Amino acid sequence: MEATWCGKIAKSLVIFGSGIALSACAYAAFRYWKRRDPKSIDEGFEDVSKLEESPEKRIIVLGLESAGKSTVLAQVTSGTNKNEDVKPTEGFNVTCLHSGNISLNIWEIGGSESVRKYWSNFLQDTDLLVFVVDASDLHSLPLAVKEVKTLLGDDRLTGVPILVLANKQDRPGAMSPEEVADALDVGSIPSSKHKVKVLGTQTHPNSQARHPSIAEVERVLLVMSGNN
Ligand SMILES: Nc1nc2c(ncn2[C@@H]2O[C@H](COP(=O)(O)OP(=O)(O)O)[C@@H](O)[C@H]2O)c(=O)[nH]1
Ligand SMILES: [Mg+2]
Repeated sequence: MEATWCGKIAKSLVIFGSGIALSACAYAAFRYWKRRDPKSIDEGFEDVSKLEESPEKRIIVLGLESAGKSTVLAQVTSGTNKNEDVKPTEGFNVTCLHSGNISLNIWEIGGSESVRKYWSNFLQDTDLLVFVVDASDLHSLPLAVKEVKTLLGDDRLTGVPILVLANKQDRPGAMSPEEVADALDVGSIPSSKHKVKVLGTQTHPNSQARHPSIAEVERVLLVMSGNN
């Protein structure tokens, strides 16, 4: 009986792992295809002439599971609270933010342990890395710090600016953005290697209003992704 269960669990893990690996492969193929023929993704998508002259930027959003990546992004891109619609991210999510003639393609990659090992497959050609931290979860902070250090050691991110969101500032005992910056040892990162900014953020769980920190994230995304 136990062996059957183990077999089922092992089978599920293999299927899930294959799904993520396939996503990563599909993503790599997408990047290759897009570089080969930049116009083809615009066809039937929107106002083609507008997109062709638009500078497109690619933003990767990482962070541990439940840090608030999807919730913050839903509010940044839609301007409304969509908490009821936010489901745990399996694999990755892509959203787009248009502002003036700039298009930000925002890739949120899941933060569970099984997905984190695929993060490195998504780092190529990144204009801005956003790392979301649950500032109220002191228990998970060392793991978040470890993941950021691993990312900083990846050559594909050299020169890429980093925006850290110290999220859930509304929660009692949440660390301030300055405390999160200290925990990440931001001061020791050479500015020639990465421009780093840490912002405190929070979402209003039961309200249609955007917290001012979300408007600030939108502004900083545009500034930082265009400045490298
Ligand atoms: N109190 C509070 N809860 C938040 C905040 N941001 C997200 N959450 C909640 O945290 C949980 C995980 O959010 P989610 O966006 O799915 O995290 P993700 O796994 O990083 O994408 C959800 O229940 C959200 O409603 C915040 O600023 N404050
Ligand atoms: Mg998510």
